[in-house]
Amino acid sequence: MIAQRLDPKLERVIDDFPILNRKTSRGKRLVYLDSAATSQKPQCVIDALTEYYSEYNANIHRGVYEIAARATDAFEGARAKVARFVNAGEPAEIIWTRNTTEAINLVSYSWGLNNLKPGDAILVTQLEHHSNLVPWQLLAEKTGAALRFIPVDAHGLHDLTNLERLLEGTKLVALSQVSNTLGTIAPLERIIPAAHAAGAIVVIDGAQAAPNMPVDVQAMDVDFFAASGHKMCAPTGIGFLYGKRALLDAMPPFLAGGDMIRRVSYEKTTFNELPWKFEAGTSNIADAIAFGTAIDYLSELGMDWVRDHEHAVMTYAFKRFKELQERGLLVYGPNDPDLVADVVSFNLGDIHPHDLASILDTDGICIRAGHHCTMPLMEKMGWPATARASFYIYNTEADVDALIESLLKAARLFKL
Ligand code: 7TS
Repeated sequence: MIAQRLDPKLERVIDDFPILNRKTSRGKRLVYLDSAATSQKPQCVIDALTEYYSEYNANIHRGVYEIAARATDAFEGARAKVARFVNAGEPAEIIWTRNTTEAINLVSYSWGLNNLKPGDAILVTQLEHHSNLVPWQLLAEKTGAALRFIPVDAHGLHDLTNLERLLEGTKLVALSQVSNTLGTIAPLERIIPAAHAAGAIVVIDGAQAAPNMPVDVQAMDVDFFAASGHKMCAPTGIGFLYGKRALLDAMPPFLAGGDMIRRVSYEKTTFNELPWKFEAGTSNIADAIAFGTAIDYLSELGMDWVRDHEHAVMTYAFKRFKELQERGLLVYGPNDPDLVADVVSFNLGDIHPHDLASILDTDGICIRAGHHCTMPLMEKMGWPATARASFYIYNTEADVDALIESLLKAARLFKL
C-alpha cells in the first residue's frame, strides 16, 4: 500500500512538533496515536513557556511594574483567544481551570449543589468518561436527585427513543460531544433544544471535541462547555469552563481565597466579578499563556481543516482495518468516519490489548489499551478492555500503514 503524498501544509505541521522528528530508543520513527490521552506540543507552545519564564515571569493582577503588566496582558489575552475560539459572548464567560475534570466539578459544586433537590433528575449518557459521570453521581447522592442515562446501542450511538420521557423532571443534562472511547459524535442538535424545552441546563464535556472540530457555544446554545488544553496542543494543567454569564453570575464561588475577592473584612467578603470570582489563588499563568499560543496555532490551521484532515485519515484507517477482519480484528463503535471524530477502539483476536500495545510499542507506535476511563461502558458492551488509536493534526496515512503492518505482525506472532 502506498501512503499518501503529504500536502505541504501537513508536512509543515509535522515539522512543527519536535517530538515527532526524533527516533525511539529502538531507532524507530515515533508514530503517536494517543492524542486522545494528550496531544503533542508544537515548538511555538514550548517557546511560549520558555519566553514567559525567561522574560516576564511575574504574578498577575497585582504588580504595577512592567513585567507584571505584561504577564497580566498575556494571561487575559489568552482568555480572549479561548473565548473567540469557542465563540463565547465575552472573555468573562471563560473561567480557567486545571482541566475538563475541574471544570465539570465546578459546575457540579457551584451550580448543582445550589439548584438540585430530591425529585429532580440529572441526565447523562452511557458513553461518559468518568470525569463526566462521577461528579454527577456525587451530586445526586448529596442532593437526593436521581441519575438517569441516555442509552447507547451496540454501535455506541445514542438511542434517543425515550429522550422526552428521560427529560421529565431533569434539571441538568451532561454529555460528551465526542466519546473518548468510541469517537461517537453526539447528536447535540437534537438533545440540546429538547433539554432546554424541558427546563434543563446543558453541560457539554468538550474534552474530545474542542481539539478536533469547530466549536461554537452560542450556536449550540450550551449552558456550560468544558475542555482541557493538553488535548489541543497546550501544556497540561490548564483547561477552561465556558458558562453563560447569567448562570455564572448567579453561582457562588467554587474555591475561596486570593484574587477572587473584591473586598474582605474580618467578618465578611464580597466577591470579584466574572471571571475572577471563580479563580482563587495564583493561576497557572505560564500554561494559560501557552494555551493562547496553542489556540493561535490551531486557528491558523483552521478547525475546518483539522476536522477534514482527521476525517480523511479515519476514512483511510477504516478502509485498511477491513483487511484485518479475517485475522480477527474487531472494530468497535459506529465504524463510519461521518459519525466519529478522531478515535477508534478495537481488539485483535484474543490478544490482550495491553500485550498488543506492548508489541506495537516495539515498532514505535503509541496506542492506549484498557478501559479508557469508561468502565461502565466497557461493562455494558461486554469488553474487558480495548486497544485505542486516536489521530490528530500531525497523523498521516503512513501512520495508519505503520499501525496496520504492526497489527499484522502481532497477528502472525499469535498465529491468528
Ligand atoms: N472527558 C473526556 C471525553 C475525555 O476524553 C477526558 C480525558 C476527560 C473528560 C478528562 O480530561 P482531563 O483533562 O480532565 O483529564 N480523556 C483521556 C483519555 O481518553 N485518555 O487519557 C485521558
